[in-house]
Amino acid sequence: MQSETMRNDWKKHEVLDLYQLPFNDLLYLAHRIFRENHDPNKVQVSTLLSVKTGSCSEDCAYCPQSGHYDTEIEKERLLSLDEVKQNAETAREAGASRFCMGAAWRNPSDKNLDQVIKMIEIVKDLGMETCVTIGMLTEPQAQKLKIAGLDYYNHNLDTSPEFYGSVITTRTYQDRLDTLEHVRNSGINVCSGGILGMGESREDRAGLLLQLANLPQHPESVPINMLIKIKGTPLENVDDLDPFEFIRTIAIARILMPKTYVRLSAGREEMNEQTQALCFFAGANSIFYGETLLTAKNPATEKDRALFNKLGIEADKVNSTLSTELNRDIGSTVAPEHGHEQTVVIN
Ligand code: SAM
Ligand code: DTB
Ligand code: SF4
Repeated sequence: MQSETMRNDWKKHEVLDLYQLPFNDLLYLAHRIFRENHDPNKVQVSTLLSVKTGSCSEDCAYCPQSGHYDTEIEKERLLSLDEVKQNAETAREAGASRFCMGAAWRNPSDKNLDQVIKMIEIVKDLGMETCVTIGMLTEPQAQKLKIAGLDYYNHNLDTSPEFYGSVITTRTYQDRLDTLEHVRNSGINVCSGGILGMGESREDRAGLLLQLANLPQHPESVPINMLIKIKGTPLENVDDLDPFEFIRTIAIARILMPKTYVRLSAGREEMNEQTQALCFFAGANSIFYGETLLTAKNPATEKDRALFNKLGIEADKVNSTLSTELNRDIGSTVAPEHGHEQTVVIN
């Protein structure tokens, strides 16, 4: 249930007005809302694994895995359950609390879905939260994933409805909204966001946030990706987005969706530490951790540990008994367990 202070009737002009605020005023407003709803020094940490890589039938213009473009990725069949288990164990040892598995499919076949369900069960048995992103889902498929114990489903709207057609032609905006509805109805937590820096306008960025914030219920998790320009894709040479515009978008996501986990998602490898720090101040409280995203580079784990240390940021933990390299390295102790969610405190 959404609380009374949560709105899902935001107007385009209100969002554009927020973009127009002086930078300090916007960050102050966002940070105040952040503090009222979250611990501002705690960041949720997820690790990604591509369980099926490349040869995707969709034509998403940003994506290294689309079969429509000649990119330099190594294509991979569906990984074995053992490979998944090993990767999840490594992520857990490194301090991730959630393990997210992605597959380059338009949608999963029922046979593939059964295999993904086995992967989910293995990861859950390791005591980690689970997330998958495997394309469009029907409602019965979403229900099967719920029964398997899936915690989050990631399916991004990517951009505004108006700009969408210049990025993807093989499925519609409505297809994406339908999948989100199936996920929501099944009771799985919704993870949905988008990409900035694809050549969209500020109005498009506002349009994306408006779509997310005006869903019947806010997504529990909103990943904001900075485009990673991939050689061979149509967006290879698009102009850079000003990092201040990226930070503003994070701040506005925080204001529109106060309780949501806003993830500073792809593109951190190309971002300096100061930009990331401002994103954390503006309300980002989740990251992808681990040296690869699905196929592209993410910062080295030591670099992220050092950044957390410099900023006094703690990683959220799900299970206190896990070994936590991330927090050990930054001089932390594990606090006693309180129910399911668990925080690792830095001394
Ligand atoms: N195939 C599934 C789908 O599209 O729903 C799941 C995987 S797909 C790679 C997940 C998301 O990654 C995309 O929706 C997009 O937002 C993001 N993404 C893909 N390529 C990216 C890039 N080059 N830069 C930033 N984000 C990217
Ligand atoms: C999301 O919004 N970003 C992640 C995750 N959801 C699946 C993926 C980023 C992919 C970046 C390009 C790559 O690694 O291939
Ligand atoms: Fe396929 Fe997903 Fe990449 Fe689109 S974003 S090409 S659906 S893997």
